[in-house]
Amino acid sequence: MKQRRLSYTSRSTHCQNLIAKKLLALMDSKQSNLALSADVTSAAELLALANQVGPEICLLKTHIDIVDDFTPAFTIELKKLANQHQFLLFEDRKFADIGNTVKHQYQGGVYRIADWADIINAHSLPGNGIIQGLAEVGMPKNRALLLLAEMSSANNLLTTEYTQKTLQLAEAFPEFVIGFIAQHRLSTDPQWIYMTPGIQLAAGGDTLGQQYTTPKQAISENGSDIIIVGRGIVNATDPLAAAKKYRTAGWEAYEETLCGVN
Ligand code: 5BU
Repeated sequence: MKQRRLSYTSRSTHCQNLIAKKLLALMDSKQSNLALSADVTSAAELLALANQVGPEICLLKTHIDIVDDFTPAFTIELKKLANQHQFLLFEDRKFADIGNTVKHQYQGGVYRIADWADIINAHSLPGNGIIQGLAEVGMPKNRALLLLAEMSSANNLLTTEYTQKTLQLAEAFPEFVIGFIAQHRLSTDPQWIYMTPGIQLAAGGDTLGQQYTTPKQAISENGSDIIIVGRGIVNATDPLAAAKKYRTAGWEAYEETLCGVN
């Protein structure tokens, strides 16, 4: 069944976090609810992809630790492209440790994630300490956090109860947590942003447990807000043409679920 929704822009008035407001406004002004999962292993390739696909996306998701030739200069270049093409940066770091450890992982080390990533994500498994630790680093820099509420992989261990408890954890930190990585909308509260990975134009999977759903299913049927697409774009012979297709599919699915009153 189609889920009716308010426009992204009208949702932004319900958000406390500035990145959440900025992202929702950007999505409507750019007419894109597409996030590119830029899962390539060379810095030059990633920058070229970001430059090519940048005009089509609202968000670029990285796994910074798979870039073979990472240098601090690389993230400066990435930030320049984000400004030029108007997209936000999301490091898919999936923090999962105690608060004190994730603080160091977030602000320091080689990658200095807090210096360049607008958005990060974390498993809720360790409890509220992980959010508090990340917030101590991220809040002064106006950053934002997503919690992993559901995963796309087959046979994952995130039960319905775990997902519900993740929602409750988020509700205690609305200044820093902006939403969820999830396969479905979890609540009627308009402030939460849902991002869904495991998206391709045809449902299916890979050989390692990934399960794909379509943009229409994710946005229109499951009530998600942002489709996250990796190999569907990155491995296409023409990534820009593929990105345009995903963008159109995601946007049309959003438009057909809009309520008359925004
Ligand atoms: P794909 O190439 O579109 O399958 O890539 C999906 C990306 O989303 C990849 O970077 C994963 O690490 C990420 N991902 C996911 O696939 N499923 C999940 O549940 C979560 C993240 Br959380």
